[in-house]
Amino acid sequence: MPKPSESSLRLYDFEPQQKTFLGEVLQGLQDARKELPSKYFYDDIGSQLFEQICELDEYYPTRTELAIMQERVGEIATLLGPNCLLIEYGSGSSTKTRLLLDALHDPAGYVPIDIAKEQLLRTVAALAETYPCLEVLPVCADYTSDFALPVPSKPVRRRVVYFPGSTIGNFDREPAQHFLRQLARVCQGGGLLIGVDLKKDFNILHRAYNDSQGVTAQFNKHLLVRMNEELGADFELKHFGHYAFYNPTQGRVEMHLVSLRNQVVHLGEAEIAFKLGESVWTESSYKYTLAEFAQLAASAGFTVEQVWTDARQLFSVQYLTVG
Ligand code: AVJ
Repeated sequence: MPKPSESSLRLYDFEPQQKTFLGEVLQGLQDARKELPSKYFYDDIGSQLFEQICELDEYYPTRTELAIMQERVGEIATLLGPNCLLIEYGSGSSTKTRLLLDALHDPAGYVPIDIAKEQLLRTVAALAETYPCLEVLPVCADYTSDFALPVPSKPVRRRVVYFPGSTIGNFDREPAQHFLRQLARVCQGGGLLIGVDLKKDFNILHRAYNDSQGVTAQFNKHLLVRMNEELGADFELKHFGHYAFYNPTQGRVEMHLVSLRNQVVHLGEAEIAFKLGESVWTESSYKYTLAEFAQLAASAGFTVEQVWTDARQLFSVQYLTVG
């Protein structure tokens, strides 16, 4: 059972172990249809690469979500009410969260959860400077795994899970429903503030995942870098290509790494053969219509209370409640 570390900052540490990483990638690469879990993009370097993606002209989601939040944060704070405990899944640099923290009425505390430990600790240190009166209870964890939520010292009127960035889009339908059910249990009697990317012109989607500077390609290949550095694998980056496209029948952007030749890679005890043109599926990013998402939310026990979008209907921020 992990325990809070001893420093002045109490980190609830459930960071995944190296053997979990090795086990999961080995399993994925030995499947007939090779795949790698996208959560492993987000170590410290990968999180920085993602922040760089967010700055790109072509990558609209982050900027659009932030604009929606800026415009609606007053309304959102009123809806969440006083003394809420804000629990953020995948807090990253907590940029959008600062908007919320500025607007919330006397929050009971803030629980940022992230898999990237150093970034989490940096973020928490910075938050402590800006919000000296806010109780921040960081948790380092893979939030799809089992972990315990810390309890703040102030009384909590309502628990609100914050899940921005359309990360829900990374889940296939069934796991998405399952994960939302888990969130419904966490915020029982409260709500879920969630960012959901919307279906749109395919070309906008294509550009967002195939940027002209190649940052997304570098982000994608970062999984190979991590396996080389942390697991002693021998992937040759130049022999894999970034390939991302929108699959309209499935309603998702798929990101792959395509083998550019027949090759064998060593990983742990295993030898993994790749045929020319064979792909490793590294990420899905599902896009929803408002109706589709409302249906998914309902199937997990949520009611859509409020939806905010931008003028072009590119992205949505939604408040879902659970009785
Ligand atoms: C952070 C998971 C929402 O799916 O758009 C960005 C990650 N992948 N470019 C997304 C990502 C490629 C992003 N999410």
